[in-house]
Amino acid sequence: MSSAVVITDVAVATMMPGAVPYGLISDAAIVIDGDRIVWVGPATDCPAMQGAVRQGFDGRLVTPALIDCHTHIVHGGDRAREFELRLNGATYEEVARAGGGIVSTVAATRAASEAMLLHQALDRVDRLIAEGVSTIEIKSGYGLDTDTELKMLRVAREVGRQRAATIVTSFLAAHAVPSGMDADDYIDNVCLPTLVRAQAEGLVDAVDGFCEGIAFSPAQIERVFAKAAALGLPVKLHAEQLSWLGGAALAARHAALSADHLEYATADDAALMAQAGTVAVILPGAFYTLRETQAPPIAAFRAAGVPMAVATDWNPGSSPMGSILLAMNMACTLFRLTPEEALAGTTRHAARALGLSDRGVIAPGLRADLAIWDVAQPAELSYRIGVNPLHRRIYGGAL
Ligand code: DI6
Ligand code: FE
Repeated sequence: MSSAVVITDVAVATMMPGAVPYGLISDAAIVIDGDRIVWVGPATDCPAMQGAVRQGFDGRLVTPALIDCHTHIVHGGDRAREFELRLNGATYEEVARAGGGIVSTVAATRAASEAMLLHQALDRVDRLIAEGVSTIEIKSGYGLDTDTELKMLRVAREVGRQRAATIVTSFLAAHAVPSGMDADDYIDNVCLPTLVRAQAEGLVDAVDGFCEGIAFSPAQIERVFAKAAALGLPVKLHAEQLSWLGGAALAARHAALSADHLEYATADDAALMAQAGTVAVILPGAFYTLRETQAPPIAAFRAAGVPMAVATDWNPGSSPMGSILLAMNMACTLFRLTPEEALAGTTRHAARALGLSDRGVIAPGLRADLAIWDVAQPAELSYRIGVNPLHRRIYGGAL
C-alpha cells in the first residue's frame, strides 16, 4: 500500500538548469511521497504506483513553490502619511519633523504588542502564500534595542508555527543607528550582545546588515560578521543600494549567502561574488519606490555567472510591496531580466540565497513544495501586472 500521490495532466517547469528553458516537461507527472518529491518526468515514463492517489490538473503549469528571500514583514505601523506628505510637496526635513522615516517604524514597532505584530505579519504572509509562496525570509531591524529585536524574531518564528510556510529569520539589528546614539557604541553595546542572546534563544538563521552612508560602514559591518562567524551563523548584506561602499566585496570576502540591492555594484564586485558563490538579490520594489535611476549591473552578474534572486523587500518605507509576482514583473521590465531568470530568481536562486538545498527546483528527494498555475506558459507569471493566476499550492506534499 502506497501513500504516494501522482500529479498528472500537467506541464512542469522543474527549474533544473540545463539546455531546456525552465527545465520544462510539457506532458509530465510528479510523484510525491510524504513531504518529498520522489519522481518527476514525462507522463509516459511514470512508474506504475500501486495504490497511489492520482490527481489530474487539466494541463496546468506546475513550478516549485515561490520563495521570497528578502522581507521586513514584521513591523509596526505604516508610512502612508509620509507618502502623502511627500507627494504634497513636503521636504525631507518636514517629513522627519512630522515623525516620518525609518525612526517612525522603529517607534511603532517598539510600541506594538507581540500579538499585534503577529496579527499584521500573518496578514502579509497570507498575501504571499496566496501567490504560491511557501518559504519566506523575515528580518528584524525595526527594534534597534534588545527587547524589540527579540520580539520581532519571536513573532517571525511564531508565523512559521501558525502557517503552512517555512520562515527563515535574519538578524538585522545593524539596520539603522537609533537616534541619539553613536554607531560604534550601538554596534558594540546593543547589536552584538543582542545577537548573542537571539542566537542562544534559537531565533536566528542568518545575520544581515545595512552597509550604507546613512547606516553602517564596512568596518562596522565587519565586526557584526566576525560575531556571526564566531556563532557559526551565515551572513548576508544590504550592499551598494544608494552608493558604492564596498559592501558587495565585503560580503564576498565573508562567503555571504547573498548581497542584496546592488544598484551601485560593479563588474569587479560581480566577479568577487561569483567566486564566493554569493547570490545577488535583486529588489525592484525599492528601486521603483525610491524612484532610483541607477539599475543593478544585471549584464555583469549574468556574464560572471552570479546567481540572481528576486524578492519583494516588503517593508513600510522603501518597498511597501506585497506581491512576489509584481517583483518578478518589475525585475523584467525595470532591469531586463528574462522571465526565466525572474522565475529562477524566486525559486532555485532564492533557495540558495537562504542556504536551503532541499527546495527551489522540482527533483527527486527535494521537498514537495509546489505551485500550480492557471497559465499555459511560464512567461505568464512575469508578464501580467496585478493578476494572480495561482490555482493551488502544495506545501510539504499536503494537497
Ligand atoms: N534598505 C531599504 O531600502 C530599507 N532598509 C534597507 O535596509 C529602508 C527601510 C525603511 O525605510 O523602513
Ligand atoms: Fe531590505
